Amino acid sequence: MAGKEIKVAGEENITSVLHEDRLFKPSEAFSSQAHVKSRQDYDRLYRKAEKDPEGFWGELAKDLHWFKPWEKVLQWKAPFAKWFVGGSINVSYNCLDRHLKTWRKNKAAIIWESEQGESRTLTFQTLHREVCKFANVLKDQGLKKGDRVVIYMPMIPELSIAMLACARIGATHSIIFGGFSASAIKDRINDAEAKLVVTADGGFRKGSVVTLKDKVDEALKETPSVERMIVVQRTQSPVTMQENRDFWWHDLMSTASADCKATPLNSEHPLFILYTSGTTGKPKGVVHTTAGYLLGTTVTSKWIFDLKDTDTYWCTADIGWITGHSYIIYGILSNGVTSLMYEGVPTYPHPGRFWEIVEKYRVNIFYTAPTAIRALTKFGEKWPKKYDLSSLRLLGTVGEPINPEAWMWYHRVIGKEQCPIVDTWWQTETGGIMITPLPGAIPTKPGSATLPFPGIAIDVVNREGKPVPADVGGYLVVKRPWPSMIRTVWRNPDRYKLTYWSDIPGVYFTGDGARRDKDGYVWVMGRVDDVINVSGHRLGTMEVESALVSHSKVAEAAVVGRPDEIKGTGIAAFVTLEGGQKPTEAFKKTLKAHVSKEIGAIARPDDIRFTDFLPKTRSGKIMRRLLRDIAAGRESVGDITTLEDYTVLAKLRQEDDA
Ligand code: 7RM
Repeated sequence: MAGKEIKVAGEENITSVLHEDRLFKPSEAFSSQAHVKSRQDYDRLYRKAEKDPEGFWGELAKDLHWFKPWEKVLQWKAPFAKWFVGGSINVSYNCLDRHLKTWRKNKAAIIWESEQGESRTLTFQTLHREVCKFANVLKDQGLKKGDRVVIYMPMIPELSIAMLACARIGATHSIIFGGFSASAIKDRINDAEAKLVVTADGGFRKGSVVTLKDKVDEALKETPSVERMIVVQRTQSPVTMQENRDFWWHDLMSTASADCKATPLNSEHPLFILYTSGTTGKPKGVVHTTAGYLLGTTVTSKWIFDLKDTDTYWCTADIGWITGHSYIIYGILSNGVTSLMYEGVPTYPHPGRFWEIVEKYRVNIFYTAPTAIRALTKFGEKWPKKYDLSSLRLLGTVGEPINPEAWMWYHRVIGKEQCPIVDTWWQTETGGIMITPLPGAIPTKPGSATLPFPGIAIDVVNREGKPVPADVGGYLVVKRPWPSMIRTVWRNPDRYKLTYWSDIPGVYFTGDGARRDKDGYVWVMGRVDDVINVSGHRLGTMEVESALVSHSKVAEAAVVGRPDEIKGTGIAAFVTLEGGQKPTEAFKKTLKAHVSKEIGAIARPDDIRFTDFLPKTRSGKIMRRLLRDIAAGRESVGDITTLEDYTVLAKLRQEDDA
């Protein structure tokens, strides 16, 4: 953490939110029907969990289906946790089979809406059948418990079927978001040493076809571990099938048996690996295991989204991110609740698409990202006003801090001032939501994720781990293990220890800065490390820098975030060129395309500036803080006494004026 300046990074946030003192209480009507009905109920739960965390989680875990109960709730050899030691359980069984024994068997588990407006409904029973069949397909392909399966798919039901089928037989899935490039796929497959890839010919995005299998083909040139690829036909795009390696989903499924018992798995069996950006160029394989993750996502889903059997719940995230894993599939289905899955984006074919879907399915609970809200705000109130949104009873946000203006718009225009908003703070690594209002119990303040979930011990501390006073910024940490926590970085326990449990003594460090106000409400200020959050997706600045310098004409690159009205943060790159390469506009385009190819379009820099020198300290560290100020067009910069060559700053500014 050396050299990271929390104060500078957070100051504007602190001052801007300090003016926010509006308080929104849930209505009596909402509270009286909620799972957690009052502040007193919350306090009681919170205190109970503080007194006896293991007792608290152990009691809740009894609501899951176990093949064999656990012997010990927690085994903690810091920083390595094992939850529900000795237990035997299956996530797919909990999400599917146990509902088949109830009236829910013919209830919609997944309602899928395509970009073009087609619809498919899978009941718990039909989803179960498809999952069993695909689990048998995987077995027939030689997949065994513990083998890794990479899934690179569009948002179609087969994606959910594939992940639940992996969970059913104990194959560990690693889903790669469909926007990533061949090179990103290759790195992830190789790190996970996956044996099999599930993909599709392509997917639809804003009316055009995005090809997917060709990217996997490209990646597979350098992935010795992969033996098989299974391809869903979605777009009818032309593909080349390699004999004995590539198989069509529909061919294999047509002969697969629908009879497949869920494999009893050890509580700590790895359910999935999800790669996430860190401060180095190499993404980390975040490992989540079976029982604790299931418990965490199940309980948070139920209390935070106040799930009821009559609800239609919609989370707009892509399943390729943790939000989709936890709150489209696992946490929602395990509660037996109907989860809507949408293939497309918010603004296609028109900016009323989300609200059209809310009306079509009478959605009750709607969970999205601040970046989507900001984008939709731009198109004006006329779009939501065209549709009947009266079915909505609860709204949520995730992924980044929500600015109070966007919060108010969401509250007024979408929620009609009737729906509580849950601003949920969490991370890929936490598995489930950590800081959030419980909607019937906690009055909200626009821009604050409010209070920790019961059983979650958070604090805001200084570098030495000492709590800071109210309204002072510090580092957001978690003081105790929790069931859905990251267990390790895949095959790299040292990196796990170093990244999360080393900077601040004795606690899990989130990488975020935060402050608590006098009511104990948490205001998350954003990352304090070299990670930027673009549209709610984490990107390591190093990753983008590595992609830039991998171009033969680039000598050096520094990447920083800068404010962006819609995306929250845009990507600004400062690039020095190899001799002979001219700093032209055309070359900027080339470099942007190069980064898209190396990582994916989400990492494409918004601005590129060519410069002869980067501002460095005497020890050679790039002073990103200065670059952040310049990228944001800020006049004053902070302390520059460590800057090696002052003239660099003036030169960078001149670039700006040019
Ligand atoms: C779920 C997810 C995690 C990072 C996290 C924060 C930021 C997420 C909020 C938020 C303020 C929120 N996983 N973040 N939620 N900041 N308020 N409600 O996003 O691993 O992709 O990102 O996102 O910086 O550390 S993630």
